[in-house]
Amino acid sequence: MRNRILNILKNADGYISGEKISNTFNISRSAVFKHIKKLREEGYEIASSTNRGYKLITSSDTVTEEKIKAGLTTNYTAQNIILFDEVDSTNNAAKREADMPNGTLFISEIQTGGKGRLGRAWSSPRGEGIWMSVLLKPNMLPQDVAQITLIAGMAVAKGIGCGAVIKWPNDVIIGTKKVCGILTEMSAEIERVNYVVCGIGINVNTPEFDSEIADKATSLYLETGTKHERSPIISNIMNEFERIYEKFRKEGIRGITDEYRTLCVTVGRDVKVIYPDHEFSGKAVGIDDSGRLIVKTADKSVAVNSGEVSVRGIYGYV
Ligand code: BTX
Repeated sequence: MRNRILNILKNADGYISGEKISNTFNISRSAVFKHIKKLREEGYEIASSTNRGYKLITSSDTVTEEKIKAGLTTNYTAQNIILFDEVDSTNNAAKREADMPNGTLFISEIQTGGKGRLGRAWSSPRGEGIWMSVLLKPNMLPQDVAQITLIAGMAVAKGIGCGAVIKWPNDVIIGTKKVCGILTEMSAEIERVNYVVCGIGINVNTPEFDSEIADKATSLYLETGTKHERSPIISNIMNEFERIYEKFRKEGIRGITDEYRTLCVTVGRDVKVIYPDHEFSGKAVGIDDSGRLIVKTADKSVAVNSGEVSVRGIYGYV
C-alpha cells in the first residue's frame, strides 16, 4: 500500500488531498496518515497542508539510471540497468532475466526476500542501501567463479572508500563491522558457466539495525555521520569492478592478488576456519597467488579456499 501511495504522490501535479488518497485505495484517513509517516521515516520529504493535503517534495536519494550512467566509465558493466522499486531479491531477478546482456545491473530500492549465503537472510530496507546484482557471462570454469566474489569485494571496498577493507574472502567491513555482503550464484554445466549473478548488498544510509545484527553490521552513515547519495557510489563500484575484472580476465587471479592483499585485513590475525563438518584455529599468515588464505597451525600450514573463516577479534566473536 505504501508503494501505491508513493506512486500517487509521485504522479500528482502538486498537492493531493488525504481524502482523495483514502477514497482511491478505500482506506481510512488515519491509515493514509500512518503510511505518510512511514514514508517520511524512510527519507521521503512530504509536505502537508491542512487544506490541500500532501505533496512529495523530494524522494531523497532516489537511484536513477541517469545518475548512475553520468558517473560510469565502463564498456559493458551497468550499461544496461534494470531498476525495481521492490523485488524479492535482485539475484533472483537477474536469474529470471538471465538472457539479458553481459554486465546488466539489477537494482532495487527494497528487497522483500534479500538472501545471504547458505540460506541466510539479508536485511534490505527501502532506500537505505544499495541492493544490486550484476549479470555476467564469463568464459571460465565453474570452479573459478568464486574469484568473481573476491573481485566484487575489492570493487566495493575501493568504490565506497570510507576506510572500508576486506575480511577474507569477501566481507567488506569498516572498523570491526560489516558494511557489505556479497552473494555469487551461477548456472553451470560441468565444464561451462552459463551465467553468474554477483549480488552486492551495501548498507548506505541505514540509521540503525535490528538487535540481532546491530553488533556486527554498520552503514556508511553510521561510520561517517553523513548521508550518502547512492547513485555515484554505484557508478564507482561498477567502474572498479570492470577494471579489476578485466585485469583478472587478462592475467588471471595472479593479476589481482597484489591489490587484493592491500585491501584485506585478515592476514596477521588469529582465525577460526569453519567448514560444514569440522573446524580448526590458527594464524592467517598470507594469501597465495590463487587467492587462498594461508593459515598456520601448530604443526601445519593450510591453504583455505572454501568454507567460512571467522576472524578473531574483528566481530567480537571467535
Ligand atoms: P552472509 O551469509 O555472509 O551474511 C548474512 C548474515 O549477515 C545474516 O545471517 C545476518 O546475521 C547478517 N546480516 C543480515 N543483513 C545484514 C545487513 N544488511 N548488514 C550486515 N549484516 C547483515 C552475505 O551473506 C551476502 C549478502 C548479499 C546481499 C545481496 S543484496 C543484493 C543481492 N540480492 C540478494 O538477495 N542478495 C544479494
